[in-house]
Amino acid sequence: VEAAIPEPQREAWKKFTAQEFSTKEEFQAEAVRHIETTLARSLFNCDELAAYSGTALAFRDRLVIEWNKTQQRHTFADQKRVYYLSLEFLMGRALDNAMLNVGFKNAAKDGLSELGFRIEDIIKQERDAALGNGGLGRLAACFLDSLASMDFPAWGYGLRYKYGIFKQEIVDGYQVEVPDYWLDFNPWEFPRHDITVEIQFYGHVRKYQDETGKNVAVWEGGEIVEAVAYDVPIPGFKTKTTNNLRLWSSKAASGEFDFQKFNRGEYESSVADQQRAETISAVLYPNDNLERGKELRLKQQYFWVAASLFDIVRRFKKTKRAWAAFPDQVAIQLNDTHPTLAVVELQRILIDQEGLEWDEAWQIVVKTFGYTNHTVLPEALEKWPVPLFQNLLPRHLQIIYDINLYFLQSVERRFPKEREMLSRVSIIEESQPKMVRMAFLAIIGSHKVNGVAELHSDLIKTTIFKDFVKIYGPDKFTNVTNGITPRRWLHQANPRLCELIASKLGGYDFLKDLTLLGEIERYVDDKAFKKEWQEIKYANKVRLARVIKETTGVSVNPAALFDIQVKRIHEYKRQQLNIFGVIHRYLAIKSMTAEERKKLAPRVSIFGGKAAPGYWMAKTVIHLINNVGAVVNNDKDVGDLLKVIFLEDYNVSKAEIICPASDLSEHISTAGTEASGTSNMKFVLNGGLIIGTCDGANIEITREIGESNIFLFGNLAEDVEELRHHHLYGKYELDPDLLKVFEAIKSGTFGDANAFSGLVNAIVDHGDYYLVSDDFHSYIQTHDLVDEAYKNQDEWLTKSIQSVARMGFFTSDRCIQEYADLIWNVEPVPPKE
Ligand code: GP0
Repeated sequence: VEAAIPEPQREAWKKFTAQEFSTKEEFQAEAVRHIETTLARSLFNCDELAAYSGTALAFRDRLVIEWNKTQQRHTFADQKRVYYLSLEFLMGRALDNAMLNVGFKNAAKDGLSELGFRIEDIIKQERDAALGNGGLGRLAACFLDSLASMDFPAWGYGLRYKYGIFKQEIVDGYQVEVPDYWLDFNPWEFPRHDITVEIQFYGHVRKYQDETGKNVAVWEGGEIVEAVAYDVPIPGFKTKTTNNLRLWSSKAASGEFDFQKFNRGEYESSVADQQRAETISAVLYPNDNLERGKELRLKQQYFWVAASLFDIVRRFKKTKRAWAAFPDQVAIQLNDTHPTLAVVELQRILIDQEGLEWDEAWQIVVKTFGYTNHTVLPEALEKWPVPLFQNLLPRHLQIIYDINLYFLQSVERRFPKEREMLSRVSIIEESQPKMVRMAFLAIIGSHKVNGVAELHSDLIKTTIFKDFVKIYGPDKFTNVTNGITPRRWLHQANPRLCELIASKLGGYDFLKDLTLLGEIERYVDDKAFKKEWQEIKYANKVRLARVIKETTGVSVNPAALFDIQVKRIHEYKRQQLNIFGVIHRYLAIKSMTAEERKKLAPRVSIFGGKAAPGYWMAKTVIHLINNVGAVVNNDKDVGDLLKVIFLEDYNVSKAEIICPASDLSEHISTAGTEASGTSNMKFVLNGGLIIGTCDGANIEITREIGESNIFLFGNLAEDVEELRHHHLYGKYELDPDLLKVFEAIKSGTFGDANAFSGLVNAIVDHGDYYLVSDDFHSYIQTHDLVDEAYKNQDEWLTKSIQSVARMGFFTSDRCIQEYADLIWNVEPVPPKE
């Protein structure tokens, strides 16, 4: 590796090399210096935002110093690296995480306090980096934390959206979307104006034979957009390793800004061109588990994939190795099908630009990629119209056709008798218009395909990808059950519980080896321990109750059972089942005698989550929840027995307050539809119990914590198909209790009944696809069991402690180890101390 500074001058450089703060006073000096010079503020006008900014800049400096060293170390080590390609990284706030991972939060707290600030208030000044929709984006963020904490040489690649997921406001019970312009002040990113890549779109392909008779394809014309790198340092926990998340931002290519237009006085139209280029990275598509096939989305995908691959290939070429060594140096993981074009782009680079033969190139490609599937929902599987492809990426479409041709030929050779299989597995769907099936392309272009929980990984093998299991054999398909980082979801979100656990385990090592949590099971009968456990849960509920009061104006009793469902609003996740259950409870309370009411355990039903802006049914669910709340919360007969809350703008930083405050959380998707779920893990890790269906990771959570510690209900995945068929073609009756709920809605108890008729009719008239009625009875009964169980606080606490103790499996560190061993074949590069 060549250094920019010549040998004789390096000593001078080293003398002045940046130093990290290592004491409280040095931290204070750095923070104040940043406030006074970087921000040009002073003692007289330093508000909390400025104090946050100064603190963040001080910590940023520290991260950058380690980040530089890490990158150098990884370059010298010259080992295989992992590249995690994800269109979403739902990072949340960075400061608290940086302070804890660096191990300096306590000193920072004292330091800030001496300067007149409370650290909690400072942390709250930061805006969430909300570059994701939900589970998939947050998983990517947890994986980055684990990769750094475990010293893996790994990079994340994504898009630097100017607008993250919209902010949700609730106005008169309805969701209103407000743009999330989050870049006003973002100290955590480094623009790399020197790291740019030119990305081509449109144009045409010219084919000819060169002097040796070789076929050559040249992609010409079209337009060029420039990708600019923005780097975000990712600190590991209790290690100096600081990895990189590289986000690409689009702008008009320097040569493209039309100076002729400009000189002709067409200033406006030349600025318009500029803005068109910037649109590519302007906004995150707000759909979760749904693909809409918009051209701009495909442009985003290619823009990001092409820039990332150029960067990866450039880095590889510096090592001067032969191309065959590429897969020994590079592992690329495709987070869902969004980056699947990377398969085609690498093949294009190798054959069109580097002159490799097709077969040699293709072997390299397949060895390089792994593909993670996150859903079996048909509406979420990406397909792109061939004409759109033809226009935007003509050369890529040709390569896709060739990949498909060779693939189908090999299938035909091996299964000559199964002609129908060819059309089933073809990358091209023979529809009007023809479509490119991205999942099939991802499977064919990868050496491993994984699902995200056991049931889900089995389902993809027996349903959507069945033919491919037959073609490739079962070993190409594997499972890596999702996990979460205990640093953010325990250490940061629940400091008191974490401290209690650490006091028993003799330190915080369990945050890096979560199976050590098992040790706390020895304290399930320890009275003092249990009491403290209970007090911590109560304090966390008080903290949430305060947020509820501030944001909704409703007072809730922290002694009531907090029953929480927070996640994207989606029919398959069945928030409608939950709110119908709440209405059922309300009707029951109304018909009770005063004596009966006294025996009932008070409840607070809390909902949170965004609806995709175009998802009418999901928006109706939000409306209903709010209207039910308006009635129930003001009903004198009910009082504290039931409160219904919709918390607006659910996001990562709200989740950090919500997850530690549940007694019960709901993970009640129709069996077979939720690939994994990850908030289920967050709630249990924080001592909350679960009511859930036999779906996704709920099943493995049950296996780990024990059946007596979870409230399972409802039909099984294996029975869903038949039930649905029966709904459409058989005679069946809806659940009588559910019908009473519908009667109440129809009679206008919760406002204009017409507003909710679609929601009701989906069940009554349109086949109840999500099996709300089939599961209603067992859902209600199970909630009754919850009420009973909650009355015995001692047993409830036992369940809570046992569950936490047995959650070790669900750390994202375990996931990363599995990916590293099974899929990537990479080793950590630990810092030498
Ligand atoms: C799956 F297909 N998921 C998709 C998608 O478009 N968005 C998304 O967030 C989620 C699954 O629904 C999940 O079950 C899973 O745990 C997560 O991906 C990560 O694998 C929600 O928690």
